[in-house]
Amino acid sequence: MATMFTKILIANRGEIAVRVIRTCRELGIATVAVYSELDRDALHVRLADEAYALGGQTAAESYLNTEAILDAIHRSGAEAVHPGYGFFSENADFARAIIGDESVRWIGPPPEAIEVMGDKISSRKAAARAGVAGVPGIDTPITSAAEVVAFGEEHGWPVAIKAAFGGGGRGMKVCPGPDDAAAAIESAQREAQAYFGRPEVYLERYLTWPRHVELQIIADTHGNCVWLGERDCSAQRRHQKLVEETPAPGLSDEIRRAMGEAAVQVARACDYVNAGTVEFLYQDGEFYFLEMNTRLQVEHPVTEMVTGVDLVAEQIRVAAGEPLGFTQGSIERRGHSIECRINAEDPAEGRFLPSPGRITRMEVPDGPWVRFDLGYHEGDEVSQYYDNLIGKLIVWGRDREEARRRMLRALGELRIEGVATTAAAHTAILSHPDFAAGTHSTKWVEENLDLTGVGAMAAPTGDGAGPDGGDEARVRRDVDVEVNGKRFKVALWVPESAAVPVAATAGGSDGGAARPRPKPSAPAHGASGAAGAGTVTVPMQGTIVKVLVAVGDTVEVGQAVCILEAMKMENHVNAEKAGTVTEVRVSPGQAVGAGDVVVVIE
Ligand code: MV4
Repeated sequence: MATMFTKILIANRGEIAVRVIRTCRELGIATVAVYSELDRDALHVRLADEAYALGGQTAAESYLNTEAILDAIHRSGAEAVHPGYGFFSENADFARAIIGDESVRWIGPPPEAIEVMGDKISSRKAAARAGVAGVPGIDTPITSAAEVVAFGEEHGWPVAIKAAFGGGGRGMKVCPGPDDAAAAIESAQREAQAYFGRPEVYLERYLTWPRHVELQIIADTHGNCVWLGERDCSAQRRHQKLVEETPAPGLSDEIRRAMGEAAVQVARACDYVNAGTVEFLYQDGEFYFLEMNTRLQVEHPVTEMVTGVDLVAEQIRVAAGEPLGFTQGSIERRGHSIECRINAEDPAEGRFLPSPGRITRMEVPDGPWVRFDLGYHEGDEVSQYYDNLIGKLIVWGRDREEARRRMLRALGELRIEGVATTAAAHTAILSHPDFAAGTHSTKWVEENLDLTGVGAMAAPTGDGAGPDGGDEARVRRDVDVEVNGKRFKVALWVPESAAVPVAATAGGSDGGAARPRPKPSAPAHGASGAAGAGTVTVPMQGTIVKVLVAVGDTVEVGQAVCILEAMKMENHVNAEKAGTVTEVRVSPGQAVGAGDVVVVIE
């Protein structure tokens, strides 16, 4: 029997390094972190038992520096290396360097399996050997437009022209018909050369509304290979997954089992060991092999949530030469799990612009059946040099609808400031009827989801104060509120800078009617031009929850034009002059700062 490791080095950073450290701690295994100059004080470093500097700032200088990592292995005396995902996880040369070093074990697949699955044509052939079909196509590289036309005439249009040595979604061209063949093949070859250094392309029938369904497998060195269930990752944008879930909506048990068995056959065909994922396209009840990912994936937690299996623990067992801790027959899947990737990106207008910076404030969701795998805590810096995944919010529910509502609840609890995040896009996705019905496909986010007006969850604040003013002195303000027709006198203690009179409605959204409010005597926020003028501004930082007027509406003095959530209160923002609304500059969900103009009245 193999002996379990006593110390593991994690050749990664961020949430996945943290994820691996946690399981090691539960197993009583000591952990070694490595870090770049920018990560000296990162969460994975703080949590590990030991940490070694790799030097450098960029990934190439640090987490992709083989020599520096080997040095850290030897200095620490680590007995095994977990690569996480990304970086060296699917690098056969690095795997060989580790395997060739007698003092340390590789917690990953054999380098030969990484290589077979590393290019499209050889992985399609391996799958075909295992009796698992890809999308109908031609496996040998093609070079002429005539071959595209002949294929299209035989199998139907459109035709997908794919880079043979590609991956991750680049290097695919869709050819709609015979007249486009020459241009499409030329551009596919040019892209293949540019991205992958090889011009070879091959053909497949193009599926017009596919779902991305992938199967988690794990194999040990004793000949056991088990599938744990599928994940639907169709909610993605430009090949960046946004939401993942299991089970896949609407997939029958029969197809699930067929896909699971096909995934195991593909893994066996390349003598796979460790955790891996076999990707399929699924359309109209048929599934087609796409590629195999020879690593632990970002979205592995949803599988853990429904099976109760700790995939990292099993990876470690398998790498230590132990048999899997379960059999195919003992795997039970229960309920439904959804994951949202919380990235430091601004989803406004569907642009998803990177938003690196310091997380000045973070309130995390918790409560029943909520898991948040974070790579950063409040005060940490999200660097432009690395992946901007802040964390993965994961929920479990007895069924899909319960999980979906739970995720919306959890997203509602999340507050992040200092960087913009994708959270608002997730709320838009999860609350959309197409997603609720499970009828979305891999094209849905880009083609059907309207993200106009979706604000980043919290705009950069530039200071650490937070919306309630942090350490700022507070002043008492007495306001009258009306809740369900009953009047209350309420005392508010608010930061001095925000102490501008507003009509507030406590808690509930359908509180008292708007009433005229006095003009702000001395607007501390400096938007003095607003007083009595046609521009209505918000008195404090917060989130617009409702817009009550539209362009063309006539409004009276004191009439509420929108509702602002700030300091855990809903505040009416009122017009200061009568007239016609000519501009509405905000929409629900949008974060606003003191002095921002919300509505213009003429
Ligand atoms: C396809 C396809 C439709 N038909 N192949 C894009 C990434 C690459 N690895 C495979 N991809 C696709 N291949 C055929 N024959 C549609 C896609 C596709 C896609 C696949 C998985 C996840 C997201 C996707 C987004 C757009 C297109």
